[in-house]
Amino acid sequence: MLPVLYSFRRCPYAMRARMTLIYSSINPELREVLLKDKPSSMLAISAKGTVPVLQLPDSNVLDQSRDIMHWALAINDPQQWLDEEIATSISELIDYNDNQFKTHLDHYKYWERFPAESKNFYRTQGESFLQRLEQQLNNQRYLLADTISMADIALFPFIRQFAFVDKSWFDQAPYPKLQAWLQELLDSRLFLAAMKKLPPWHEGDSPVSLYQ
Ligand SMILES: N[C@@H](CCC(=O)N[C@@H](CS)C(=O)NCC(=O)O)C(=O)O
Repeated sequence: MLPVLYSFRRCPYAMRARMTLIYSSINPELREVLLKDKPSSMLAISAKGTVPVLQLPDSNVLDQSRDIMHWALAINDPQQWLDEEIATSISELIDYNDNQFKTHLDHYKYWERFPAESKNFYRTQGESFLQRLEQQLNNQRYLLADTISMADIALFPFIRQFAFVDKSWFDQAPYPKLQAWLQELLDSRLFLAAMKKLPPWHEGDSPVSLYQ
């Protein structure tokens, strides 16, 4: 039996898991989920109801995107995305992204739902993280080293969402290194492969794999 990945293409957590699985040459069955109509087979193995969820052949379940990334990289990490020397920095950067920055991103993206402050106010809050990343990219080619690490892939789908809230604003903002970093990942074969679009999965559908 293949691993099974419950995913939602527009979810940044699912996107980081998909990219890492492809990079690690792990090709699970892909089940595209509608968040408003989650399959009962997914809820049966992970009651919290978030994607991504990876069900392993031994019936273990990983329902945190970072755990899926770590699991895949432990199996196959050909370009050393998880270099032990920077493991702590990777973890800290992803923590900040998943907690503080994700909140700022949601406020900015869905600002109409948070009328206490303006869209620009929420964008400025998120920009402190963009500034930090821009500084890091002044020191090295990728966020934590001159080669890609797990942090680049973990953060990329969130920076992408932030940029595309108002892409013309992002393109003229004073973050040239971050703009180039984002564009390189947007153009990467890995991202294009992970963007595979499927209709929502239903019980009994023929299996479709994540890639090929
Ligand atoms: N900490 C989780 C967060 C996953 C998450 O929040 N996913 C969102 C979609 S992007 C979700 O499934 N939300 C449930 C819902 O909206 O019903 C992870 O890293 O996998």
